[in-house]
Amino acid sequence: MSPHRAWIGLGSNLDDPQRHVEQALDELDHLPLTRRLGASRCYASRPLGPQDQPDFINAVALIETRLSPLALLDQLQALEQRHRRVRARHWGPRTLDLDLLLFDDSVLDLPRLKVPHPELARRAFVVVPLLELAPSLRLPDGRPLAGMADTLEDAGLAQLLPPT
Ligand code: A4P
Ligand code: MG
Repeated sequence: MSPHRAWIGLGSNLDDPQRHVEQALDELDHLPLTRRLGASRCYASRPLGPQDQPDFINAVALIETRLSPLALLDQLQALEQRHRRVRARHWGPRTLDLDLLLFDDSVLDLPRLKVPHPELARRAFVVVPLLELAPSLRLPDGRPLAGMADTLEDAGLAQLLPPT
């Protein structure tokens, strides 16, 4: 069976969030039965939701995996946990967040997992890096992602250097 293609959204607003995200991009490449096919640049954005917290760094990765959606979610959550543990002494407003944005053309509505990620199309910090990697990307319902970014509040989105 051919591997699945999944899109992962990464976010951090720890005091060195870019390094945090870049490290997680590396770690995605080392998950079992998985390799990373690509990564967007890192983007700085103002926090969505409570404003009394530092700006975020966000990025998106494309991976190829033979894991099931729930097994992949388990791996992503374990990776988040490892980051939390490492940073436990320097607890920040938000550690590493990994969202499973898209998994092939699957539509899942499980208690633990909604795919596509319900907020995907409403967030510039997700849509813009997705389009950077895949300008012709479509959602499972066929809607093209291109054009959605124009209608979104860009939340001060600024493009940073690509991860090395
Ligand atoms: N879950 C369901 N579907 C998914 C999915 N597709 N991917 C469940 C990942 N998880 C999914 O997530 C809560 C539960 O969602 C999980 O147990 C999982 O089973 P969490 O990451 O533990 O909690 P959270 O991140 O605090 O909540 P939530 O609702 O996921 O927040 P978001 O949507 O991740 O938003 N502003 C900027 N600029 N950039 C950001 O990255 N991120 C957030 C958090 C808020 N504001 C932001 C940013
Ligand atoms: Mg999350």
